Amino acid sequence: MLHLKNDDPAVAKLIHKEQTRIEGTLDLIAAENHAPCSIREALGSVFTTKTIEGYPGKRYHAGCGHADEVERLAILRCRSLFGAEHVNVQPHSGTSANLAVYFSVLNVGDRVLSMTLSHGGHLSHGHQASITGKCFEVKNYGVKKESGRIDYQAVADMAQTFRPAMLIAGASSYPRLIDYEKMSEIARSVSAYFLVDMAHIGGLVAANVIPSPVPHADFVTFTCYKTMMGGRGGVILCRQKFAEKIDKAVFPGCQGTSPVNTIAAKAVIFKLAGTPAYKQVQARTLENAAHLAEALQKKGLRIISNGTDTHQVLVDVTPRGLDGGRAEQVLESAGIVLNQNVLPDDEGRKGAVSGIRIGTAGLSTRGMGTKEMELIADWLDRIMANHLDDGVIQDVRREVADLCCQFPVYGTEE
Ligand code: DSN
Repeated sequence: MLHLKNDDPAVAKLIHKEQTRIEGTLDLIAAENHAPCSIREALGSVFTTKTIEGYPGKRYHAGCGHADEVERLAILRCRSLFGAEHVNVQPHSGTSANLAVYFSVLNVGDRVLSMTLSHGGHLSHGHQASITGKCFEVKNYGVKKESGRIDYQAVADMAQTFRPAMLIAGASSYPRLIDYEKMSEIARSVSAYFLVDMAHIGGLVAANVIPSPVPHADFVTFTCYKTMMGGRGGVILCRQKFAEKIDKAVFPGCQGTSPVNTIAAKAVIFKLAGTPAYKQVQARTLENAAHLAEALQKKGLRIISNGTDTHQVLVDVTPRGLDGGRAEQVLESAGIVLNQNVLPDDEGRKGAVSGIRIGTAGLSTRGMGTKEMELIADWLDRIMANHLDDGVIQDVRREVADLCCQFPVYGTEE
């Protein structure tokens, strides 16, 4: 960072501080991971200055030869990784990818059936706070309160009465596998398009440690920075018959130029995702999440859906006299970084949320295993049980720092 230190010491210092924070804390945010250095090199490359519009071979600016090659490489690798018929690697984010899918085949005012936010769904699935909720008529399905699992019969019944033009499966806080076959049957029964948003679980699917939605869905979207372990940005996979519509919906429909450095980073992660090392990390991510859920349950904490099939564990913190926001705050002061999360029980309630969402991708990429999950479960429990005791918080902070030293993310960089 020699140039940055010279041009802008203030930003250089903040980057250094952020690196120290990452090395010295435990990242349990389910929507994050630690990207390999090669991804960071691709993101910081000269491709960041290239302006592209259009697609490889059909651009609107000169000098796109290498950008064309890198986009073709990303597409080719992604298609083979997921067995998809068509791939678009230009979306800026998961929400941008979802927008493009909607506007590829839907008209404003069409009906969309998706999972409710408080049961695990995502803002971009038609929530009123998102433009998607303003453009479409949206109804939501949810989970059964007792089991925390999707109520497929309710989805089928709602589809019959509501007759949506699109059914969406996929979530940002749902720790269980989704029955894509069943959901696609429901979509077909009402001639609806079927979209799966696998933003959170893309890396687990890529490594083949959980089932893939690709054979069942018309469209699949995901982001590259969660379990996928890459840089930023979104991706759309679709059936060949929608290829042209999707490409037009991304550019010029929803976006202008797409960052080529991000496309280059996508190409890199699609290559790395085929390696045994990547598969091992994804398998460990699953094992760690299951172990952590069990360890927390043994301490008497309520785990939503009674466990997990993915990288996520959803915990009700209210029996410890906390709400999700306070738990997030006090855990961060002990070096444990995660986010407060709405739980199915919070539906319709205003104010504080009842849960925290834990993800094991970052810990697993760092090399941690079940032994470390035991320690982390213990710290989570100790902090929540003693959230007013600064001595306990500082003790745990020291233990967290020791563990972080044993599992460096990037090590010392300048
Ligand atoms: N969708 C948001 C989340 O799950 O936290 C950010 O990726």
